[in-house]
Amino acid sequence: MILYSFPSSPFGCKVKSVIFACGLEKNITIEEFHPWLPDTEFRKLNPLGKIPVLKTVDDAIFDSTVICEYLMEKSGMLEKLMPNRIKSLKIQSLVDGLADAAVAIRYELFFRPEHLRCLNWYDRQYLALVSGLKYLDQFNLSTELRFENLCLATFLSYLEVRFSDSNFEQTFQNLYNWYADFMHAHPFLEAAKAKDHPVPAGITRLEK
Ligand SMILES: N[C@@H](CCC(=O)N[C@@H](CS)C(=O)NCC(=O)O)C(=O)O
Repeated sequence: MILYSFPSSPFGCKVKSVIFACGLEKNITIEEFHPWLPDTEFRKLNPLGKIPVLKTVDDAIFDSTVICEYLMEKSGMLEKLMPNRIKSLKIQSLVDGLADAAVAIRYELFFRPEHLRCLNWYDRQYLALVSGLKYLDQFNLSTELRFENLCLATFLSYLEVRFSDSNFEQTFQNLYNWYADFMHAHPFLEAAKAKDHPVPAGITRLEK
C-alpha cells in the first residue's frame, strides 16, 4: 500500500501514528506529495485533491479518519484503539476541526499575499482553534494508546511546527502536560510527529 502525504500535514501525521500503533509500517510505503502541486493524476485518486490518500491494491481511500479506521480494522486493532467509539469519534472530530482551522490559517498566511487576506475570516479560524484548545485543556485525557489520543498528539506536533510563536504551551498547560506524558508513554510516536519541510517549487500562490 502507498500513503500519499506530506511531512508537515497534521492529517497525514495522524494516519502515520495509526500505522505505527498498528505495526503496519512494513506494509505501507510513504510517498511524499504536496497537495498544491498542479497534478491532475492525483485527483484521480482523490477528486478533492487532498492528502492523505491510501492507495491499496484495488482502491484509493480518503479521508484521514476513513484511512485510520481501515488500517485499525485490517490489523485487528480497532477494538483496542477505539474501545468507546463515540468518545473516540467525538474527540477525533474536534481535533479534525482544529486541524482544518489551523491549516486554513497556514494557507491564508503562506499562500495568499497580504493585500488579499481577510482579517475577519482569519479571526474566525483562530477563534475556533483557541476555543477548541481551551475545551481540550479542561478535558480529562488519559495517556492510553487510543485513536483519539493519537489524533490529538499528532495535531499538537503540527502546532509545534507551524504555530511555535503562539504561546499555546503556556496558555494550555494541562493539555501540553498531557502531550508530554503521552509522548513519553509511547516513544515510537516520535516518528509520526509533524516535520517542517520545504514546500516544493512550482506551487503558485493565490494571487487572485
Ligand atoms: N478531512 C481531510 C482533510 C485533509 C486536508 O485538509 N489536507 C490538506 C493538507 S494538511 C490538503 O490536502 N489541502 C489541500 C487543499 O485544501 O486543496 C482529512 O481528514 O483527510
